[in-house]
Amino acid sequence: MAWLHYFSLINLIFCVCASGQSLRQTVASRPFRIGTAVDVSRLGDLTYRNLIRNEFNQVQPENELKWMVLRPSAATYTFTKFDSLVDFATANGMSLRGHVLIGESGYPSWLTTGNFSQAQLREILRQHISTVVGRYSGRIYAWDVVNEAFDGAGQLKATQWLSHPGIGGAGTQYIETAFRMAHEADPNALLFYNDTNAETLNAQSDAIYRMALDFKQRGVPIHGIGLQMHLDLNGIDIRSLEQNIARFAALGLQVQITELDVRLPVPVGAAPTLSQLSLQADIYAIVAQSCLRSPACTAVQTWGVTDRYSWIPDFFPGTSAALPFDSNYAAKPAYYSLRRALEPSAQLLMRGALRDNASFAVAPISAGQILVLFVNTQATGSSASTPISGFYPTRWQGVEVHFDGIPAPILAVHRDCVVMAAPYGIESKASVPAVVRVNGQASNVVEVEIRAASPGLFTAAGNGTGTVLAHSSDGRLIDRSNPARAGDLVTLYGTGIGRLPGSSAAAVASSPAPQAQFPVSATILGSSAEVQWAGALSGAIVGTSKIVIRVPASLPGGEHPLQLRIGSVSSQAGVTLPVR
Ligand code: 9MR
Repeated sequence: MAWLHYFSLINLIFCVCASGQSLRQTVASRPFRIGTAVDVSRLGDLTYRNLIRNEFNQVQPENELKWMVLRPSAATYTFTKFDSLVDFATANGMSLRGHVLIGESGYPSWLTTGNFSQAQLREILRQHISTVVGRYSGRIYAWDVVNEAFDGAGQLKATQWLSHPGIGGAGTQYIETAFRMAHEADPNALLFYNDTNAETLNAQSDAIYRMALDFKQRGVPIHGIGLQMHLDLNGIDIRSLEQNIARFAALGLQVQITELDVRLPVPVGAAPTLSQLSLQADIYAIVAQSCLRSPACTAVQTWGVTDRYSWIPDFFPGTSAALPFDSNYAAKPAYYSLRRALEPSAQLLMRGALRDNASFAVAPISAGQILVLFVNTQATGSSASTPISGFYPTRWQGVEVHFDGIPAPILAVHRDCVVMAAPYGIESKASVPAVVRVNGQASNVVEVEIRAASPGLFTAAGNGTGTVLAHSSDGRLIDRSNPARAGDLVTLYGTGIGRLPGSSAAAVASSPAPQAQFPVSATILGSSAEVQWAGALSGAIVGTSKIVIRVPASLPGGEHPLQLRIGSVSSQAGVTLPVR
């Protein structure tokens, strides 16, 4: 628990309630598999062995079913290495995934330099698949039948099975043949196509989708798509990943995350920074959560367990530390966040989940500021809250958000976010813990930095950039067809101007509205614009600000950058005011 507390102090995501359960215990009540690739040659390492046994309910050999290991010669099969994993899995009640029948590489030279005819090569493949799949029929529940057949442009890669000499048939026919052979050898095994860099919507995943659609339409036995998920700290576009999972699910296919790891830009042996570990932890969690959000996604499997045994440093020199356990087998933040993500209906708060609702900036927050928190609220639709006797509620649709234990007034609950005001009472702190509760279930805690004011401006498009949301003195909305006039008063709307004296964060602002306690200044095109008034917007929650400025008389026409400033903090860049 000690290091968890430590993490909380340095503004990183951490796990509040270490459940003490293993990953496999966390998913035990559900038909979900949490797996790992195993370096079978290391199974004699008892710490490694025990970690796998305790933490995972699925194993897959990293290399031991590849032709290179299994087929030293055309006539021989060395099953012994893999069989030791089969025994281990059986003894420990784990599912076995088979990897791989047709891979991108890993072939012995007798095969690659054998000058076989198409017919001979086809027969070699048939025998191989029938022998290997047949032998483990009933024990291996799912196979990666074909791995990494497409390139980034969505073209089939050149391979002996396709074209030199090929096994006969053009395009994806060799893949189809392999699936049919595997199905014949074990009609009950789930057959997967597995690939890398095809996790999100792109040319490669489009090509895989077209193949899967074609296979499904023609009754080719395909049951799932494996998304490898070898990531770095750039993470992954979650929306695109979820759309990709959804389109395969719509074909009636399972999806499995098959090779998850997140490499860090540190050479082997060097210690990653806490912020690298924290970001890595977030990425593990969001991948697992994206999978769990789709009923079609049935497994998350890591490509290894401990940084002691990982392919990463050899293949990506200068990087390492990609796995949930470090090289001394200690659980890393990634382990805890993965476990948290696997919990039933876990509410996960990610770095960057809390934003200013006007600018969408991720920055320190201030008392009263209108914020949006991106989290799965389990709400089925969107629902704006209604103030009761002039005060916004602090629980709406079963959702509550607490900052340092103080409940935040809630303005709206949507399926994937909640809009609220930061409560008063946090302004004296440098940082506070934030937690969301959905129907009583608490999320992890994130530490949020506080400052006195954190101005943000609402924009016309509602996305925090472009033309500011503003009215001219005649009450008309300002836009390019109705630009502000030099010398005129303009009303802007924002948030984050700090606690307003004599008010409550939950209150609907009265008329006359309370005024800002901190001096607000404004600039348009770099010249200062007089701020005539700044405070709450009457009729709205107190944290919604109204700022009346005078457009400098000397200002030329054009769409000019506009910023507010309170103390040393400015509103977001990229906001403009059209001036006539
Ligand atoms: O991790 C595997 C490494 O030990 C092997 O040397 C390499 C070549 O066979 O394959 C690695 O595993 C790959 C997997 O089979 C397919 N997806 C990418 C994996 C990482 O390269």
